[in-house]
Amino acid sequence: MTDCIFCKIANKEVNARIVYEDDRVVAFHDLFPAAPTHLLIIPKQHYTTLNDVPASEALILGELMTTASKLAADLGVADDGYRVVMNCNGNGGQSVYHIHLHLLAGRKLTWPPG
Ligand code: DGP
Repeated sequence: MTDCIFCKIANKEVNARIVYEDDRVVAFHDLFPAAPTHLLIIPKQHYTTLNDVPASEALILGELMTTASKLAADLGVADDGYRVVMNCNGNGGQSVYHIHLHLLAGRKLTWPPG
């Protein structure tokens, strides 16, 4: 999608601190970190919200999750613990409309989230 900031990051048209990439997924540091470790893991394919991922393409959602657990292990935060979150639409707190999994770690995270 031409006007999507995360598509631009995936296409290298906009800079980001990319920590992982394969043919379907990119992970990079969040510009406004909410924890000592705060990565965003996105599909290269544009999906506006979680509601827009058809069941036939659900594999990509698993790939986002397994990328998160791999990165958590690589960063050494897997045993202490971490959180993965995908916000959906306005009440869910989504502000960038290209699906992304937040990986948060490095501090004690509270529950429930605000
Ligand atoms: P959400 O509110 O769930 O849609 O999360 C969007 C996140 O994206 C938010 O934590 C800030 C981050 N973000 C927004 N614009 C940029 C950007 O241009 N670069 C990077 N690295 N992160 C961004």
